[in-house]
Amino acid sequence: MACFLVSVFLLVLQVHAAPSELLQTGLTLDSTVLNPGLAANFSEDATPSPPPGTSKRTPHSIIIGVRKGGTRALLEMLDIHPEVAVAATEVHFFDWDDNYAKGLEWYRELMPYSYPHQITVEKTPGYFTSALAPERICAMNSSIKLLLILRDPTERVISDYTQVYFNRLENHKPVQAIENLLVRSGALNIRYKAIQRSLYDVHMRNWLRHFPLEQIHIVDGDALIRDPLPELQKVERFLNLPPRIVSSNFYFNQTKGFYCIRSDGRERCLHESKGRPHPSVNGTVLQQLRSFLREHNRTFFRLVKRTFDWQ
Ligand SMILES: *[C@@H]1O[C@H](CO)[C@@H](O)[C@H](O)[C@H]1NC(C)=O
Ligand SMILES: *[C@@H]1O[C@H](CO)[C@@H](O)[C@H](O)[C@H]1NC(C)=O
Ligand SMILES: *[C@@H]1O[C@H](CO)[C@@H](O)[C@H](O)[C@H]1NC(C)=O
Ligand SMILES: *[C@@H]1O[C@H](CO)[C@@H](O)[C@H](O)[C@H]1NC(C)=O
Ligand SMILES: CC(=O)N[C@H]1CO[C@H](CO)[C@@H](O)[C@@H]1O
Repeated sequence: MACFLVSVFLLVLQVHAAPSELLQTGLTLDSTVLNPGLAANFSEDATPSPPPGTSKRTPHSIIIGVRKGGTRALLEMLDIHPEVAVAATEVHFFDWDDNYAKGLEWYRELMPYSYPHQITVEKTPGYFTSALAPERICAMNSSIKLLLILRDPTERVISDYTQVYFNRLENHKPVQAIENLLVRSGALNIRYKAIQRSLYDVHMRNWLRHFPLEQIHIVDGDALIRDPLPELQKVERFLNLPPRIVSSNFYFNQTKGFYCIRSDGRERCLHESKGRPHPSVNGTVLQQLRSFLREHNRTFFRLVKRTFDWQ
């Protein structure tokens, strides 16, 4: 009911929401587009012998973003918990505008098999900046618990650029210096998607139209990388999970400069691409970016009633 009323309200708002179109485009680019082949493979792998007593359910919790905020690290670290089943694939069930019911069905299909005592967690970093996601997710389960992991918005812009830069290099596409994207005719190019995605206040407002603040837990991504355990303990409490993640689940890898995971006798570090060196950015341009984001981060702190230690 609440979802529906808000949706109507949102429709009206969207007529005026200039950045939403821009963000939608960003979302499509970020999407892991699910194709029938993949779905077929998934069922093939899955059907032979699902563990007895397990089932597939829509997620109890979703890591909604932000892209380059540390969503992968968070998901992998939550996977340590015996009462958490994580989805390996990110899904955009709302990509099927013409067949929403079908989308939901596929969404459930892609969730992991879980035991009744487990909760299922999925991550799709594109949700946070999507204009449609809050409404759709609310319609699916209005009491779902949302996890949002954020980093310093300026650092996030550079990290976003870096990822696209390396992707383009790998695909033999032309690349540009970050300054050329950040600046257009002498001024900060605020239409640049990487900047748009760092406007946390704009996106958060959209989520708060559909979900109360208490239902969205924000993980400090910078803190998670520095010292994972305290942030994960907060997540355990938010998800009403018994505390099972302990300090021996982490060890610091000097070469990589960040923590790796040790659980069930296995050790795993995040994928190589996750620790790519950032380019050095022209100081004047960096200052312009910082002062632009400062206003937005102030608004964001008011919205979420807490502050973050962003420079
Ligand atoms: C499905 O699996 C087959 C064989 O395991 C593989 O060759 C094919 O690339 C897979 N398709 C997709 C879309 O992953
Ligand atoms: C909705 O999410 C809540 C919180 O995780 C969960 O307890 C509930 O079972 C979910 N409902 C459905 C229908 O999946
Ligand atoms: C630490 O990271 C390096 C560099 O990626 C890797 O080669 C090595 O296996 C890692 N060591 C451990 C103990 O995880
Ligand atoms: C940084 O960019 C500004 C223009 O935005 C330019 O005037 C300045 O020379 C650049 N500095 C360096 C070190 O390249
Ligand atoms: C990255 C950034 O702009 N951080 C700023 C956020 O806002 C506070 C004040 O509310 C500033 O102190 C930070 O520099």
